[in-house]
Amino acid sequence: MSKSVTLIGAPIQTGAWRRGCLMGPDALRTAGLRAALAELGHDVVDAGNLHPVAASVPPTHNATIRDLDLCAGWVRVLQEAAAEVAPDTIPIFMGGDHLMAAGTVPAMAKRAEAAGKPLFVLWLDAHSDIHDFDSTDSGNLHGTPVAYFTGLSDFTPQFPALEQTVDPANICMIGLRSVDPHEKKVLAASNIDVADMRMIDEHGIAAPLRAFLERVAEADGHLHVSFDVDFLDPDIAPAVGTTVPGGATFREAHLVMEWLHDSGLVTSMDIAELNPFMDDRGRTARLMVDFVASLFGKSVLDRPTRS
Ligand code: EXY
Ligand code: MN
Ligand code: MN
Ligand code: MN
Repeated sequence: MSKSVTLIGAPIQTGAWRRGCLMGPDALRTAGLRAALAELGHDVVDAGNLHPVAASVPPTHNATIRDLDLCAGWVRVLQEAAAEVAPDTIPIFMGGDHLMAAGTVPAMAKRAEAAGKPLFVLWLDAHSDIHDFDSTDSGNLHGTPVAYFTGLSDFTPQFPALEQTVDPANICMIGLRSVDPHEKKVLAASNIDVADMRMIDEHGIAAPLRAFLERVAEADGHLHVSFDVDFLDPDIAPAVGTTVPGGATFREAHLVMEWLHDSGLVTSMDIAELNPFMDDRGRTARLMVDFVASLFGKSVLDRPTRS
């Protein structure tokens, strides 16, 4: 079934230590994301790139945090732009580092609320990204968006107060294999659904995904997929700034995308942390295009849509 898709470039890189995510959106364009989805019969519009406006905000107590004004500006620009997305299209936000989700997810939560539905988030990542301004030791704010959009920590006044947060029970994290002590405590105390790589090794990736998708379908929810490229094993996806060995294989990632397609539940997506400057001559960007095409129906065989 043909869908309306809107590509939105979010070349944010100040949330990460390594520079280069600035080039993520154009690497996905060069790898042919738009054509790949159009070839599947979808109506794809490329809305171009967003541009940050630094927001002058008070400093935090944590001196390790860098470029706070630009990060705060990006969060605002992304929340405003994502709030403008028409209700009948599927936005694919092309990052840019994962701080982008501090802009996209709150806007998608408000969009779901306006439709009278809950927002669910599938967090595909080696990391839980659930630090806050006080707990981050690296000062890299791409490690914080989940603590912000769940309301588990207070990020104001540096980041906007949120009218709509995401219920931690509506989040499923798949692929975790690098979680800091503070984050382990927060996850243990929360009801976020966590399928780390050990669980995937022992039970497979389909089991936690199936259970989560059944909950989304049951609640008739919107589903935002936040795909951090470092979810994947660095052997297949080296162009990312925070690689962690032992990630999802090519087939595990495709299975996730094919199940998401069959579910028909996905209403928005982030592609985060692609860093073409990590010099793999476009290999990772082309791989991401292939995964997104799977999500939009490039499966090997047609299957009945799974409820
Ligand atoms: N937890 C580490 C930190 O806070 O610096 C690593 C975070 C990596 C975040 C990337 C986007 O997933
Ligand atoms: Mn991440
Ligand atoms: Mn990550
Ligand atoms: Mn600490």
